[in-house]
Amino acid sequence: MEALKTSRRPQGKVFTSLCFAFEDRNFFQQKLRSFLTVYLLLALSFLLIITLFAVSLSRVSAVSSKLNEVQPERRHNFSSRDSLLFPCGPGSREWEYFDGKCYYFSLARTSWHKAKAHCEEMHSQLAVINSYAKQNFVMFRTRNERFWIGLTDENSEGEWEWIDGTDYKTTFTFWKEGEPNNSGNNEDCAHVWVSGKWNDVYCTYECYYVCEKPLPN
Ligand SMILES: *[C@@H]1O[C@H](CO)[C@@H](O)[C@H](O)[C@H]1NC(C)=O
Ligand SMILES: *[C@@H]1O[C@H](CO)[C@@H](O)[C@H](O)[C@H]1NC(C)=O
Ligand SMILES: [Ca+2]
Ligand SMILES: [Ca+2]
Repeated sequence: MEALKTSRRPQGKVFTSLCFAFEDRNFFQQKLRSFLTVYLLLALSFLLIITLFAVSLSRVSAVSSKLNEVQPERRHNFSSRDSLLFPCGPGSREWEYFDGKCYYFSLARTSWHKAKAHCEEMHSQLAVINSYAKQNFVMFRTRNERFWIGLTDENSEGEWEWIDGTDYKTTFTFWKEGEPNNSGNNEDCAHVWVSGKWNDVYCTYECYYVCEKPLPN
């Protein structure tokens, strides 16, 4: 078997390895030196990576410590920032702010008396439209849809009264042409209608409603 392998080996190679044994050692040393160089380079790059990592780590920790300095202030001031975003209270985002008051535009229809009661349950009242600015705000939001307001002549026919006691005779009105007409002798509650104009209608009519309340505090 052994003889067979030897005979198979090319003669030239055997001769070369015998003759250049000395140079082989030299070659080995050279190889070792190149290995050392590679190891040195590897070590250097490793050191470089470690250094870069340490630098970036220190930067991250510096930034995070700065964030930690900022965070308590932010947490402390959250409630005041929140009240700027939601002046009507963070828990009542369905209330809209206008000119110092908060308004609720209902999503369901009901009679005037039920609407009045629902506003009261929410610590508010049916809206009292006592200025053109307020009228403008309300009619922009109601978009020709019918919404109850806090105006009635239930107590005495033709004597309109605002539910908060605002004097009807000396304040702003915005009736639709020909209204209030007390149609069928039975129209005692007011709502905003087309173009935000007011109309009297029977109080059991079911429509949306606007509640208003002062700013919470
Ligand atoms: C909010 O932060 C400021 C400093 O940025 C501070 O003067 C003020 O007192 C804080 N407000 C509240 C309500 O703590
Ligand atoms: C009176 O008002 C009602 C709405 O409340 C309306 O349907 C009716 O047409 C009005 N009648 C007259 C005569 O203007
Ligand atoms: Ca009436
Ligand atoms: Ca009418």
